[in-house]
Amino acid sequence: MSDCLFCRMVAGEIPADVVHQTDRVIAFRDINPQAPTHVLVIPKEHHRNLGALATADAGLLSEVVLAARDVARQEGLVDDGGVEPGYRVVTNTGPQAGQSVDHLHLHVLGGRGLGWPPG
Ligand code: IU
Repeated sequence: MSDCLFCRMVAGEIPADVVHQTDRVIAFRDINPQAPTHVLVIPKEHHRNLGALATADAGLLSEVVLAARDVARQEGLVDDGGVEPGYRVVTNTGPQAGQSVDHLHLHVLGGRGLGWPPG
């Protein structure tokens, strides 16, 4: 999907501040961060949203979720020994939720107190 921004990042055509990657998943810093940690975790293969990926490849969905956990660990948001600051994983689906890029991405947010409910 050469017209997809995130596919172009995966292909190296557009620069990305990559913080973590595996064979099938890549994580990079959001260009407009909403918290001290704001990383997007995506499957390298194009899937338009969470439901599409869950239907097509549940194993890959699991890899994406584990990568989000690994990013949170890397960012110091998880302390497996006990106290942890915590983090939020969110994915917007469709226009009313504010999805602006039609390539599944998990937002990993942390490093400050996060309000609830979101706006
Ligand atoms: P959304 O949930 O689809 O709205 O999230 C898309 C995110 O992609 C949003 O937070 C943007 O700041 C981010 N982003 C980016 O990191 N790099 C870009 O070149 C563009 C958007 I365009």
